[in-house]
Amino acid sequence: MPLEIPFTVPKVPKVFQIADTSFVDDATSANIAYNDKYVIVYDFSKVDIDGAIAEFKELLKDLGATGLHTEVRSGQQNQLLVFIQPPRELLGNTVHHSRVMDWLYGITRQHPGGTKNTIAAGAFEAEDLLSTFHLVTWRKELGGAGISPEFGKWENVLSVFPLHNPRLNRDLLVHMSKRLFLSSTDLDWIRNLWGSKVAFYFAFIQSYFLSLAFPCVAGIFAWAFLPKYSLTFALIIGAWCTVFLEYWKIREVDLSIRWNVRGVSKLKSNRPQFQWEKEVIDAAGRVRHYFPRWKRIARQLYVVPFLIISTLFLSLVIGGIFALETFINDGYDGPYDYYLEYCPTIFLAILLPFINSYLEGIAARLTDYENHRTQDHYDMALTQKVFVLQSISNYLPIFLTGFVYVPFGDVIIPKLRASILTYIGQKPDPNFTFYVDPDRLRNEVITLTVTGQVSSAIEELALPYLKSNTKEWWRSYRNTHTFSGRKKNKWRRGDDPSEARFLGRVRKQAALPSYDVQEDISEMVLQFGYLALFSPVWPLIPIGFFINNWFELRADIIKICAEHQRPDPRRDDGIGPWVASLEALTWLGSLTTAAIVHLYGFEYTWGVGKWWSLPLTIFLSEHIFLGFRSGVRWALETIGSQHIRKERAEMYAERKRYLDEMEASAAKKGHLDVVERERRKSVRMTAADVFWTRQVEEGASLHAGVGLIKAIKGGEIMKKMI
Ligand SMILES: [Ca+2]
Repeated sequence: MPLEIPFTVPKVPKVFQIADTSFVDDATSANIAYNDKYVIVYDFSKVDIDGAIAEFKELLKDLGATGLHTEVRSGQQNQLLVFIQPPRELLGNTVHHSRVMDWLYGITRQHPGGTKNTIAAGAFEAEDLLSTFHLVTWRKELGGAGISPEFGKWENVLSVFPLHNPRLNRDLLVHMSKRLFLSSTDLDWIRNLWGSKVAFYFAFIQSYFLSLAFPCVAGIFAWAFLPKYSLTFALIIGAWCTVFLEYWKIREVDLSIRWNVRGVSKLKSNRPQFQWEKEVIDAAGRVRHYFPRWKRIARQLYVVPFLIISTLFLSLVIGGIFALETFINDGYDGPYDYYLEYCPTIFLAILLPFINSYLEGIAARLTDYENHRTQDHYDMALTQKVFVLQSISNYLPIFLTGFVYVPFGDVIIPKLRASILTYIGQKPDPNFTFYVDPDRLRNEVITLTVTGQVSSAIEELALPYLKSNTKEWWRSYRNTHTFSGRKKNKWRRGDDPSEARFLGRVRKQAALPSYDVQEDISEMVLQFGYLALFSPVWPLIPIGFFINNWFELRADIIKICAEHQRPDPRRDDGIGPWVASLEALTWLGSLTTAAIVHLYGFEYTWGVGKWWSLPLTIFLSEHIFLGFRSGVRWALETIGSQHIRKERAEMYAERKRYLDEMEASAAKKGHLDVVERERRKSVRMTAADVFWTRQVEEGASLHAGVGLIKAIKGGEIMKKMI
């Protein structure tokens, strides 16, 4: 008789009833805890059976040696899913240990207390999950199982990922859709679920979105009352960029104190690919893996020729296509001109992704070679390179339009036309005159920003949805048509009915790509760049961004829930070097907006005089910007962060408490009460030397010693932190 499972349909809003990867669709697995589950996808399609068995044994042995419980189920085709759960004691102890480490490195101020056997419960899901992640992926010396997906010995481990918590995902989505603006408490939800690294992205987009309200209002004002390419508007936006950035830096510190992650980047473990030259034991007795800094810097220098060549190459391609497009649009009236008009753009749209992915491949190899110690440093180094490449392909067409096509078009286009016509064997018309379309710069900016937002939405939401659905359809089609009735399918059919739906969800998640928060941040930084660099061209750009970002934030949550594996709950204390990218864009903006206002702001009277005085305008603008920035920095630092002030007060209170305790114990010794005096007297009478009888109780000496060490060491760390 088949097993009967009591099944009641939960009350779920209609929109979530689709049986997808991440929302509750299954009452039987509603009570699963997700704070301690990881899944390893082991793929044995590339090894023979003996090899696969040996490898798998090794995998389970390593996991078992770490103390992890494992359950194995079948995955897609040649895959095994290894479910991992640390026993309560192990997990609790790892959580406690990592809290002690946080205290040791000065990330948190208070020692969590307890002993080496203390079992602590994570304060939120991501804290438990992070410890599970460490148990699975950290090197054996650090107490982990050392599983590094797709690398070295674990080449056939496709991925290691935590399971989505469908209930919390749904709660988060429902909660976010009800909130117009997100407070720090709302951001806590994201931190609790996915860790602070991901939460910082959402904190950033939220702060950026809110602060965009100002340029929106200013933009409407400029559009209604100010002249085109207005100097006033350029200044307002430049000031806004500066104030926003300085504000964000303070907000980052605030949140990192709120989330107990300030300075957490010091505590990162090595990535498995990192190759060190020697092991060094530092003054504190810690083993450090040493790779000379000068070598890394020397290796990083390869980026310079790479970026120069890529820039030249991209300029050549984009510039060439741009010239061809302009020629066909404005200067060509031969056969098929109607169809030819769209060819260059379509050609570029097809070609550019290939070029970009090729260049990004080289960037990845360069970053591998740089040999970064932590995964975070590696991700950062790679993303920064990709960001530069993306900036070039995004902003270059506008630069070409603004500083080449409009000012020099009437000279260049007729020459270009003549030479192309001669080349294809037609006779150029000598009386041809070309009129530059002065609105082309504005149109270009509007087109690029609008299509940028739309295409990124399609790329992020629609494409992955279609892709994963098509894959899923193909798999089930193949399973039902090709292998029906064969042995191969038996295991899938053999799923325990009570687990079947849960396993189905896990299999879907195993097939999804992992989530990279850097891509989302880079998208926002790129958007900020349009505003910083080209604001005076079209003052209404911020309105589009404002609306887009409200949806973007929520869409990105849906994207993580439905189209990616749950992110590893890594920690970070901010958005890292992206702040430097934003600063660079703001500085560059002080140059480009000055140039745009100078060249376009006074009714397009192009002439030698205009070009001659351009460097002066740029120089002036940059210096005004630098002065303004240091003023804002000074002002905001004086006002300071609310949390930093609170932290200082707390640190003082804590030191004061130590002092009070010490004084109290000193006072106690001086004024012994009657009973105590009597007791001591009796001890004195029976013992030869009272000094040696004070800590006679078992463990008392140890307790006292530990207390002292804590008080002194604690004090030292306090001092260091000030
Ligand atoms: Ca996004």
